[in-house]
Amino acid sequence: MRTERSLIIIKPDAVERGLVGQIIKHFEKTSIHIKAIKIMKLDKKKAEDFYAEHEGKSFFEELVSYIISAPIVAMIIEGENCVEKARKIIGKTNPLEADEGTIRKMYAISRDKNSIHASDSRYAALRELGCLFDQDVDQVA
Ligand code: 3AN
Repeated sequence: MRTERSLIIIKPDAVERGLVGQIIKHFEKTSIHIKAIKIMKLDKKKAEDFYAEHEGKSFFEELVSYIISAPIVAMIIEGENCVEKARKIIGKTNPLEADEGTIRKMYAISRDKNSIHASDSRYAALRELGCLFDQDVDQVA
């Protein structure tokens, strides 16, 4: 077991529908700690950097325009194996395939408007946290 950090994004569809509080509750009832949280609107450049792994794919433009369409809530979470734990809590990318009780099963509209993101590896978490948080400026508990 190791303590690690991951990035969670509550996406535009969930922020717009007023689901932020309910989604945060899913993490608060586990051993995962929220270390920082902020509401922000990504610009195109930031969104393209964030989704760099999907650059060149047919859905890239749509992905970027969706994530910049409205505010998101970004969170740093921390805990033992929290990368894997958070992926379990959010459920599979496509809500139709997500397990009962997962955030995506409960709230996601579609594979694209799927309400939430969680880093899928320790490496991705480090990169993504660096993309959205600045340790010198953001208040990290
Ligand atoms: P996750 O958020 O579960 O890590 P990713 O990073 O593979 O999933 O995908 C992020 C987003 O990219 C998805 N929510 C979806 O909008 C889009 N996406 C991923 N794979 C596909 C695909 N094969 N076809 C269309 N869109 C996709």
